[in-house]
Amino acid sequence: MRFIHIADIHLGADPYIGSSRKEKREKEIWTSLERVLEVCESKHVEMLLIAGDLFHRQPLRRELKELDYLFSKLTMTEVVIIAGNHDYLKRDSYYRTFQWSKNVHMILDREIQCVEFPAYSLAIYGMSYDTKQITEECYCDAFAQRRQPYEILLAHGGDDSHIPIKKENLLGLGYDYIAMGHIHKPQIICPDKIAYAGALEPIDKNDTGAHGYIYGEITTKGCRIRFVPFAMRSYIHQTIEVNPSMTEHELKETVAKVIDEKGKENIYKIILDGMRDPEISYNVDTLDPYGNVIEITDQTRPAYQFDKLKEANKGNILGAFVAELEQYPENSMEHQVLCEGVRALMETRRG
Ligand SMILES: [Mn+2]
Repeated sequence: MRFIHIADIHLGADPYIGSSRKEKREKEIWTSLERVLEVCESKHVEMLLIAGDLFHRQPLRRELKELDYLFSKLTMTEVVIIAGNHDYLKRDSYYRTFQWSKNVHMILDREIQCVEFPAYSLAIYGMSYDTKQITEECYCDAFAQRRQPYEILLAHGGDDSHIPIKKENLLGLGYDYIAMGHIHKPQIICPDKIAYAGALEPIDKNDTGAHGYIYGEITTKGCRIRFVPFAMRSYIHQTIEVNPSMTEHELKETVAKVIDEKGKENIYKIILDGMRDPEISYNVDTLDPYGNVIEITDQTRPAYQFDKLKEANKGNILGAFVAELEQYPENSMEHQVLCEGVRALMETRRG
């Protein structure tokens, strides 16, 4: 029995990408899910497990219709869904009344329920959120009931306000596999036993690293899983070191080169670091060669030669100012005061 485990698709999320590309990115998240369905079809995957937060917010009725249409076209795949904290079963949630196609099974209960697939000797267990937060440890006694030879738990959460989970506890529940959702970073908690699929596509600018799904197979020899990178884009936090000889044009070229190498399809947060020519202050607004830089932080420090400045300014206010503050370490507030003060005094003088 082959399965694909996804989680945290966050359909309808407001992606952090800059307003001009927002709509395109929203569609991309849907497209990624469609691509997963194509994999299910082409690889003859029997089970698609969706471990919560399929939607970023309460789903609209027409969105469920679209989704169900896509699921209904799967010829070999059964789909099992639980609701997470983002798409929790609000009293008037369309999830509660929606009629899914017969290959789609949504668990609509706050208590652990079981969906059985005798054809695959398989039982899938899970519960859905009915509130935004759940602080009880709902999974601590959710033991596998051995209704079928193979048993899988879908679980969503793992932090203090979203079903706290202890790893040791999960291992003792007796499942062949536990498909987790909620944490956006994919991580295998216990090899071939417990994993967070992570967000299918990165949603937040801090969802760096690879994103995708878990591909698994259960046979008489047990469960085998692997993470498959699948997202169309990554968020990359890139530090660029400047030096005192680097001009603004050169920096611009360096940024473009880094983006060429790491992929123009990705979305960047750039951090400028190192020592810059004190005469230069980089204009960060111009450092977006391809329109995919969403944030730039300038942490560069001016490369003043304080010894020479002090020597050359003996007996005047600039020399005295340097002498007063030069002994503080580079990361101190005093050093920042020194740099800013020197800049101000030199500009006054120039004027
Ligand atoms: Mn969640």
